[in-house]
Amino acid sequence: MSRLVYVLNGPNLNLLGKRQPDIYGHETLADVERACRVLAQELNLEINFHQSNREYEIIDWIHAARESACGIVINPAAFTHTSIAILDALNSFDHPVIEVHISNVHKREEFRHHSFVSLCANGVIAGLGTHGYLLALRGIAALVDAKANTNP
Ligand code: CA2
Repeated sequence: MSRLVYVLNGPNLNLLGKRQPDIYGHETLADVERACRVLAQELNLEINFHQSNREYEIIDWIHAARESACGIVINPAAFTHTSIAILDALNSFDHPVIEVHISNVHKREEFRHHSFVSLCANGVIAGLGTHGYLLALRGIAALVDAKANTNP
């Protein structure tokens, strides 16, 4: 059984830690990747960590995950609220998907309250800062381990 998890990040998240720290905090995306890799070791997971400002690249990574991964953690950023294409790609993935938002989108503008991705996510984490990524990895590990224990 694969232990590979794709951690996917949408547009503008390359600016994390460099702008708007009041909303998104001081950690950079490289800090988040480092923390995910440390936790992944503890959880016996492997990680493919990516960020793109282009919708098609995120879709291509989801397609690649179909071939090899046991889970996806995704912060689709603004594509959360607009992208049926990312939802369709995630619907073709047969393993757990956890959606992460650094900010609490429900406390923000109305247009951030709706997520296409939530229609297929097993779980959604919002408002816990970048710690949400680590909780999402723990969530994937728990779901994958539970499945392995029911189908040994
Ligand atoms: O809270 C989140 O994680 C979001 O997915 C972040 C998106 C936003 O469009 C979603 O509604 C909620 C924005 C990502 C932009 O990230 C930046 C980080 C630092 C500086 C500027 C943008």
